[in-house]
Amino acid sequence: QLRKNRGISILGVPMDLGADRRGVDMGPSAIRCAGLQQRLEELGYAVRDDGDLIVRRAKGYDSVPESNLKYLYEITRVTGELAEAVAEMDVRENSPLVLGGDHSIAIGTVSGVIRRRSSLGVIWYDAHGDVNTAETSPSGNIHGMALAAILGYGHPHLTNIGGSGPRVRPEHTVIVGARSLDPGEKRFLKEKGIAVYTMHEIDRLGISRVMEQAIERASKGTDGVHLSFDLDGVDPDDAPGVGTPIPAGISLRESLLVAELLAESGVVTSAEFVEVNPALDERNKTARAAVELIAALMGETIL
Ligand code: EXY
Ligand code: MN
Ligand code: MN
Ligand code: MN
Repeated sequence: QLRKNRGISILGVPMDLGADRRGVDMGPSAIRCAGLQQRLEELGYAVRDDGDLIVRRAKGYDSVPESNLKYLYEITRVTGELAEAVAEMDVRENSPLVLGGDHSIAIGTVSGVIRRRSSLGVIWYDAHGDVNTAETSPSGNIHGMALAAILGYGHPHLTNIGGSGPRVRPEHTVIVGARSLDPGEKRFLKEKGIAVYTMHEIDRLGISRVMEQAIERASKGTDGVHLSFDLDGVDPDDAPGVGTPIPAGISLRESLLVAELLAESGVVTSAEFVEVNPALDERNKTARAAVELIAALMGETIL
């Protein structure tokens, strides 16, 4: 559980290569500026900030022969380091809180977290599915392939980051907030039987019932749940500072309830908040939303 008897370790990954668009590399800094550490300390946590990993962004670090995947080499290197760093946090009994960076970093976070667990559930909060592979990707951008890699599908460089074999099973994987899926992703999700709560289900059932089901699915038969929170899952009116905004999303208000319900459930053992792009933001609004969401996830209540 995130709350009891554990400190929190923060680690930033200023990666933008997976999005092939500058700006998300400033995400960790923006979230820290919005007052993350103080907020968590006010909740009574012992917080340790491990700083940022180093990401090399110069040309020449990008090429792996015979691959159309952009920046595969450097992404593989950084996420491999991230996996080691996250595994190390777990050894120290600190709950990992990773700040992105683009969503490709999730491959590293999950690969680190799984080391000390027999089975992990994942809640993937996102407007997208991130289940493309080289064959189905319309862009070659690795952030759109992160969940596929975690499930064991995609380029061997990606599926072998910090371990090998599927990190998570399809029946323990839940996507919440999807509203932009490529044709190949729709096929993949149906074929693998992954639970996807699109905006349609969220509107029909309400976010509260959706989360009850999502928590049940991700936690049953696992010994921990990882929350991979892409800020573009939130409606762009509330979180404009993201690289790939998709309208008609989950409001910040509903998203805060998601975080509160996860806190109540006590099942979340690690989390990451990704895709904050300060260059596209309005007065750090999206980073401030991220801090509100993290505080709620860590048990902050209004009263
Ligand atoms: N599905 C598109 C692609 O694969 O290129 C867009 C992916 C955006 C992924 C992001 C941030 O969650
Ligand atoms: Mn994503
Ligand atoms: Mn997304
Ligand atoms: Mn609330």
